[in-house]
Amino acid sequence: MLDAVLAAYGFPPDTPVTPHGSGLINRTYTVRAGNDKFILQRINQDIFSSPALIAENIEKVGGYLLTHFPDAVFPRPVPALSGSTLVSTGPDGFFRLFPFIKDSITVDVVDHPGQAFEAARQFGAFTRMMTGFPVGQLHETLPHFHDLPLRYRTFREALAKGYPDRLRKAGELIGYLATQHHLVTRYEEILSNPGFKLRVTHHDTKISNVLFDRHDKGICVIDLDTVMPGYFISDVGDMFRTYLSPVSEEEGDTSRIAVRLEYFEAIVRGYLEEMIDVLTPEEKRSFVYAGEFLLYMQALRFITDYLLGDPYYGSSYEGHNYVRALNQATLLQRFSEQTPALKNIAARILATEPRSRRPSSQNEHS
Ligand code: GN1
Ligand code: MG
Repeated sequence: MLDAVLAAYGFPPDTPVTPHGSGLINRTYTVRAGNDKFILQRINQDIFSSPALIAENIEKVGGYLLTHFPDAVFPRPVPALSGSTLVSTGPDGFFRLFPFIKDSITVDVVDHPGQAFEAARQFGAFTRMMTGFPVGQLHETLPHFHDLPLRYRTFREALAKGYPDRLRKAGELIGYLATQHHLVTRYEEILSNPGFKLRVTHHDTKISNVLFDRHDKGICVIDLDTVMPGYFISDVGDMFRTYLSPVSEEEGDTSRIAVRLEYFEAIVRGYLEEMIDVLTPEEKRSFVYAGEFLLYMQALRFITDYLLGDPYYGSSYEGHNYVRALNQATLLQRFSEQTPALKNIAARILATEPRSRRPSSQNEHS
């Protein structure tokens, strides 16, 4: 099936293509053509129903960065022979091609706080550079993606119509998740709070969406499919969700799930390194909520999928999404237990972080 896609980009038929990365939604490949290397990605159209909107968003972001931050590294999609950056050759959906950034590497698991710091700095830099961009011009490629009240309602619906045996098995977990509804209320307050700004946010801040150089320095963020208007808690929260614990969302042994405070500190420091002059005082007080928000939403999404028969995430073994949901709920619980320590860390960083490290920041925002 990839042959026709490669041909559309003008690659010869015997071009080597190998699978790349481990996301749950899109399929990614590495393409080698002589000395050049590319990343080819198939957009999962069951999830992203309008790939053209993604292409337009990437175009707008790329154009803005090129004008205002010409030195920023930004992998621009490579046009096919037709001139379009989206290729569809039939029922397999849409593909895009990106240049492989020379000497860059991706990591699947954060292995020291320095990496977490660098990743947070890159996601912070992305939102900071886009601060002057009229955020309303971006399409919502996945409408209501991080809409916690909606995720909660969908969870309640799954309680009414889910598989009875699964509802029974998940009873205790469902009970715990229901007790955390106050996190939805807090989000609803944010929606009407002028101290929270809609910003250009990435919405998928896992470590493999950052390119690093060989010395663990961040180069740029990648995978802009879910770049949309959003709140900073989405990006910071998903970093907490995916970097704080020594084990991933796939881990079934809950005793191994933990909150590593030094990673929390690294993320907050890295993000503020770029965003200290951009975030409002209200936002700066909400780092801990960011983690609760995202962990709760992910636990709700996994348990909802489990109860409904795994239509969204799929499953490789019986109970897979239950394991993921229990994992995320456990991490939420451990995170909440640490709230006083986490708040202290964030407050200490904010009290010592000098403002305006970046003399040119006023111009950048105009
Ligand atoms: C999906 O495809 P991947 O792994 O980047 C999901 C995220 C979830 C994540 C959980 C479009 O991301 O929101 O947090 O799985 N992306 C979409 O592993 O639903
Ligand atoms: Mg993704």
